[in-house]
Amino acid sequence: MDAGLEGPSRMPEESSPRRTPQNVPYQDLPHLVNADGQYLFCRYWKPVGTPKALVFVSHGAGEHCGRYEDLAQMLLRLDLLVFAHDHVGHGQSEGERMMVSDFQVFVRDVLQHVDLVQKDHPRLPVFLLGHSMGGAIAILTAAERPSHFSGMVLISPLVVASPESATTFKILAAKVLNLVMPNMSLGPIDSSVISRNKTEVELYNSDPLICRAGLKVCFGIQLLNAVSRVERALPKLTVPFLLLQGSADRLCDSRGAYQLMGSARSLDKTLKIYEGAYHVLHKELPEVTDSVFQEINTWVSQRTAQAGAGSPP
Ligand code: XP7
Repeated sequence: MDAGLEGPSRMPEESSPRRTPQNVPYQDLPHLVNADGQYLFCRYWKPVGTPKALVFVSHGAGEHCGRYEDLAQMLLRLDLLVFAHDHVGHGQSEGERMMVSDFQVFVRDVLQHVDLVQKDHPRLPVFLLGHSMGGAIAILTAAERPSHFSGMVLISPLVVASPESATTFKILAAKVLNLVMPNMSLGPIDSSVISRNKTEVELYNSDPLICRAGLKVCFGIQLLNAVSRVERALPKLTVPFLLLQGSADRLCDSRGAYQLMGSARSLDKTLKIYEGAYHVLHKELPEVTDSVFQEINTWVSQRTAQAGAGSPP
């Protein structure tokens, strides 16, 4: 993946290789270089034989793709090739923490990675799996390439700005603030609203790759930008999707899920609401998370069945 040219003389990169924010040289890690020249940390879960399909995993704001290990392992057992990267400004990728010049950078980088992996696996169906902000990225990625993706799994995607974090007044205030103090913090995410599972909240609080600093005004603006782009993209969306949502989610309101179900043109769309569940459904109470894994497993299996083995009921 490293396209660096071998020069005849010593290149400065040799003595000072690019390093992750955690100071690990990228040459020791799977990575790609995006269109802005930023290094992104990548993960690959490859089945032994020929994969049945490809799945790109798109993580949420402040987190990183290492948190999808269990979901990736489950999909790997279905003979799918799972791949992911840490979005710019996240985890082991470059970029100022939780900053992006434009939300489209996230979408563009996903398309670059998808194109890269598809070069080695032409003709295989490609799926997207996205959570929260990563869900908004997945929706915009699918909307940019109508009929390219075979399906999309969305876990509490960002579709509408939560009424708590974005009242009309707060949105207006953010737009004004963005002009005068774009780096001001809007305050950190209250980790207790992530999940009802105390162990998962503790893991979130102690993960060194998670950025728990307050969300900056300029990043909030990009999230609002994403929300309005998603809203416009929905009526054109045709990709089959499975949508999982907690009814007590205070970070991404369940109204977003209903809006997605109502506005998307997709004929194959499924919504499952988890009564009382919080935001991170794949790291919720065991009864929720077990069901989330089962639903994803069944949904993806039915849509990656070998052609000729009979169509699903
Ligand atoms: C806004 C603003 C908006 C994990 C994630 C983290 C939740 C949400 C979190 C804030 C200000 C406009 C750990 C917060 C954006 C989406 C979590 C804030 C993912 N999952 N969120 O495992 O991605 O939204 F001005 Cl829209």
